[in-house]
Amino acid sequence: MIRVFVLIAVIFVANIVGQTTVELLPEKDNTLFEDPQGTSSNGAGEYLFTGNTNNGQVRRALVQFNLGVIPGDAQIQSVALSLTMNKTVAGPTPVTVHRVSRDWGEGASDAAGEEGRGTSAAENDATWIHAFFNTTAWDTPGGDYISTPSATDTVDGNGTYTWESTAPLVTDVQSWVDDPNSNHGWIIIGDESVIRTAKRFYSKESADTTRFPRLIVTYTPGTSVKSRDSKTIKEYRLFANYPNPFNPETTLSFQIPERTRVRLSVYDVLGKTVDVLVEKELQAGTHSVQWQGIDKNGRAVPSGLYYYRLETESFSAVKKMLFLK
Ligand SMILES: [Ca+2]
Repeated sequence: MIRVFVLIAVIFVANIVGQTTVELLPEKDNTLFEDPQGTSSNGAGEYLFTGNTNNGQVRRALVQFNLGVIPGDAQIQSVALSLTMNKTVAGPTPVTVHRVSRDWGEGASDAAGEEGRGTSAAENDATWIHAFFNTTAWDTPGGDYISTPSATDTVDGNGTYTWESTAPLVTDVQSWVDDPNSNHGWIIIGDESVIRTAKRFYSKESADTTRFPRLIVTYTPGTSVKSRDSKTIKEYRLFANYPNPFNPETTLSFQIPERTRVRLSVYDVLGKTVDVLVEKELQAGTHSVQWQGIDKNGRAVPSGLYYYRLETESFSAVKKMLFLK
């Protein structure tokens, strides 16, 4: 049976000031069933599979999340992926998560019973050799993905498993938020070196949303730049912040005479970067941002002296500001 769910994103504000945590359900998921003809898939099935079956056939799960609720300029702080496993004959086995490097499909194929063999692939299903059945092949049978895992967890008996945040998982999600067209999700790979390591997980077609694959992302919103474009400005300038001293926020402004890439950063008296407020290409004109005395991890900084530095290809300037609580 094909079930259609409305994808929901549960948004709540975490305790740490400036940070937001969202919980996302998959946009699509599927299983690659090892088969040189690429005839099998399970796009609309209730289950996803990884590992090596009792007959020595490999299964790999694909899952992708729509990150559209996360602002395009957000800084990703942490990422956790959870899957609920419901059938295996294997004990503890490593299961790795890898970034997929090309788009793939989820068709209407829906295997019966225990689903372990999949069923005939339908139009646009991913298969062992197809990214999209029956029109587009993977470069490599078994899927195109980054060979270095983004995360590894050990999956044992039935239950929910979480691949906790790692630097590569954060990098994956950050790159997808920066460029949504590059978001092809992850492929989940079990222990393929020995037989009888298969693990079966619930897919997003499971009857119960609480068992769906889910992605928990914590981010800090990027700083919005207010701009007044002008072609009459002749020189670069970094202005004094206002107010100064300040509590709880101050405005940092600068002008640039040409379109250029700009970096505006705040750092402390030890020279440690507190936050990068602007890192983008801007038009000629006057630009300003607010700084609320919050560091790049969303934590309030202590009172004291801070510096802000403007850098472009041809200009650099530094000024002081005093945060007094
Ligand atoms: Ca699916």
